Amino acid sequence: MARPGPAPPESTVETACPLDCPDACSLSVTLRGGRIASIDGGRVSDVTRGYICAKVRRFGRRVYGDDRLQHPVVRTGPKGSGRFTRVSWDDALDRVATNLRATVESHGGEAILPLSYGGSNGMLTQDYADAILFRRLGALRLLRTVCAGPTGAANMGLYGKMTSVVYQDYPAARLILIWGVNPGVSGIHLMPYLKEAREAGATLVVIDPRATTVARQADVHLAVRPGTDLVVALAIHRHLFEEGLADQAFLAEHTTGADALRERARPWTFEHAAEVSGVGADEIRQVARLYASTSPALVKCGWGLERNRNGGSAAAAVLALPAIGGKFGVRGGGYSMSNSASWGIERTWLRDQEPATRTVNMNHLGRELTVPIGPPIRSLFVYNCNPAATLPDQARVLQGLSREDLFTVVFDQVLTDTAVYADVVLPATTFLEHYDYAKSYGPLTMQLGRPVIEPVGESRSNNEVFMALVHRLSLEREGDPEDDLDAMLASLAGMPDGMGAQLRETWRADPPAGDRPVQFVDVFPKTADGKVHLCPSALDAEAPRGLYGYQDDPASDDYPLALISPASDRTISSTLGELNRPDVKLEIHPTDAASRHIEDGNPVRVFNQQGEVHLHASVTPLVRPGTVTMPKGVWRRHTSNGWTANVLVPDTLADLGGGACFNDARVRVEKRDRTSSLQPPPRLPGTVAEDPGRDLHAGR
Ligand SMILES: Nc1nc2c(c(=O)[nH]1)N[C@H]1C(S)=C(S)[C@@H](COP(=O)(O)OP(=O)(O)OC[C@H]3O[C@@H](n4cnc5c(=O)[nH]c(N)nc54)[C@H](O)[C@@H]3O)O[C@H]1N2
Ligand SMILES: Nc1nc2c(c(=O)[nH]1)N[C@H]1C(S)=C(S)[C@@H](COP(=O)(O)OP(=O)(O)OC[C@H]3O[C@@H](n4cnc5c(=O)[nH]c(N)nc54)[C@H](O)[C@@H]3O)O[C@H]1N2
Ligand code: SF4
Ligand SMILES: [Mo]
Repeated sequence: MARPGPAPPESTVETACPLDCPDACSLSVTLRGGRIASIDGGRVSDVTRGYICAKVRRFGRRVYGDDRLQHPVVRTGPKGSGRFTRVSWDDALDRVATNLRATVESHGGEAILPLSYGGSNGMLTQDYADAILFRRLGALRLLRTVCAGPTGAANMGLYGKMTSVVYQDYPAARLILIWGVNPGVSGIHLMPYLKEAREAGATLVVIDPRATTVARQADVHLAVRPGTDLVVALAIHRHLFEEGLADQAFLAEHTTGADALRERARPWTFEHAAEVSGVGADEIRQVARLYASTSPALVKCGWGLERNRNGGSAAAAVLALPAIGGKFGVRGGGYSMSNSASWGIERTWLRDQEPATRTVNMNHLGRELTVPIGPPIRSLFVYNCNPAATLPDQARVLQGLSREDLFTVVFDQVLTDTAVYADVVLPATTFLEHYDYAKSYGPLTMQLGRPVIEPVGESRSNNEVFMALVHRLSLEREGDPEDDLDAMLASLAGMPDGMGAQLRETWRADPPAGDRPVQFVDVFPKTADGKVHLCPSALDAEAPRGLYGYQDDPASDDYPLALISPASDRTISSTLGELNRPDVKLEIHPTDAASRHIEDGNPVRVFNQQGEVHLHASVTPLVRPGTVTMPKGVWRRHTSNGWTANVLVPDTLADLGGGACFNDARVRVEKRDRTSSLQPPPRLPGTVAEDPGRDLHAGR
């Protein structure tokens, strides 16, 4: 690949969206005078079909916006004040390198925590030069558990992450169960395929506490209580087993553990499951009968059902359905979930081994920074992540970030809620300014992303910055990438089976098993023996009540309402939040509102023992009674008192995969007397009562 120059100033450039979204759209970016004039859908990927979401259409406003970081800055005011002064890159990198070296010398590498998550979700912006730096420093190892931990553990344990049904095959299904996922917002390119399926006569079932767009189109909508999917799925299993509808031939030939699952499903009659889940026994029975009698039947397992104490077992029970029901082996039958593992890519280009240092679950960041369970963290390096807005137990996270003895670097594109707590802030390029891969996890597409414009201001890519630090700390080795394009070329050389050559020539790749593989025809479980493990011993040992063991709802008389905080169409996690108006709402059902004398638009306080959020109510029948909702990814400036849903979220862990329990927040809601102004100065942390009694392993 020749080193391409920048795109002509008047041109339309094809690239791809690497943001943390299942669709990984092809993009067509039009430049005028060398600046981004518009961003539209491309045609390279079949599923993009020439359209994209409104968020990325306006991504130019992030690229050139007032919140964009243009140069490095260092802190001049108290932590959290957001007062900084400009410094040169050399000065900023020297300060960071000096601190990292001093920390290693006096406290060891395990006093350094690199904190990252999806960011722009590309393969080059994470786990390349950053990993080279932190592995060579012997830093703490991060467990990236904020998302997909429980569903990933279930998919791995049962199927070794078998490739799953892609969007294009939904129209072949006659029954589709959309379970804990909201594609109208979180993966919009699935919607036309669902429409096609319905027009072809498919029955649509949606399981979600909210009447989402897709739920409103459904033939059956089970508006379950959050955290109760496990028992609904087990009731369907019970029906299949006890009515002689389980596919015994398939079970005998392709599975282990069916007897254990049958045993654990036995107590969950439709009536018992109905009582726990808050939906009618007849509705669950109807879904079970439909599932037993229809083929091809497809179950789409999302991420909304994993974010609670039962999330891993729930995902396992949902994923086990096609094995018990005998739904594999036909186009449109089986299950659908994250396909991120389908490409068989090992990061061979990353030659440094992980050191055997202590691991830190990112969901415990607040706890690790304030009441450490190991030697204290003294240097925190945040990139590809906005923990002040996105991690559980926000009060404790902010308290930790406020520590005067903590040296914090934040490397980001905009001045995030986390960046205002940093000692040094470094400006990052966006995916329109650097190379990356855009690998979808819904359909099966992989494209290269290329720089469309020159870096804005003095911003630099992750690989440039981490390699600059590697050099400053004299940690370089033969074969390290020098810059982003080097990193891209080295990774292309490490791709399996000609994929690198294809990407180099066409900027896209064909998936190994074809772009529409059928489960148990083209793709099979990737477990050691090739079988489906319905009750794998590792998962059984990990879950506190064993796999498929239901843990009760954490609600109490004091905090009776379940607060959930799913994806919204305004942000990708918290990315792009800087562009939004401060009008987030608490959605509450009319009966819950009436009993609290709350009317639509009233100011309310939502609170529990961890903290409180002030915002306005939206009274709507679209959320089930007993459940209230607030969007995920909200910035502190968007509520009346500077706290978001995450101040109410416990840092307890899901049953599998160390996952976050965002939807286990239990709260009380009251009307606030006065309409307080939006956007007063954020309250500083430490104002929320500490509860040292909360056990680290509660919920495990
Ligand atoms: N626009 C947009 N798109 C996104 C994102 C974004 O922030 N914005 N985020 C991306 C990321 S990081 C991810 S992980 C995916 C997530 O995408 P989804 O899988 O859609 O996950 P969520 O939005 O968390 O929740 C999905 C649905 O689950 C419901 N739900 C909540 N609790 C439960 C429960 O206990 N049981 C059941 N059955 N349903 C429940 C919610 O009401 C919601 O409608 O989306 C990606 N796409
Ligand atoms: N209450 C609640 N909270 C949630 C959830 C929920 O359901 N409810 N969902 C959770 C989920 S699913 C997820 S995935 C997490 C995500 O949480 P985070 O990982 O914190 O994701 P973002 O908020 O998108 O922050 C990513 C940051 O990386 C920056 N970035 C992007 N590209 C680059 C790059 O190339 N270099 C650098 N240096 N920076 C870059 C972006 O500007 C952005 O500020 O949020 C979780 N938080
Ligand atoms: S965020 Fe998702 S829908 Fe929007 S452009 Fe990117 S891949 Fe497409
Ligand atoms: Mo996520």
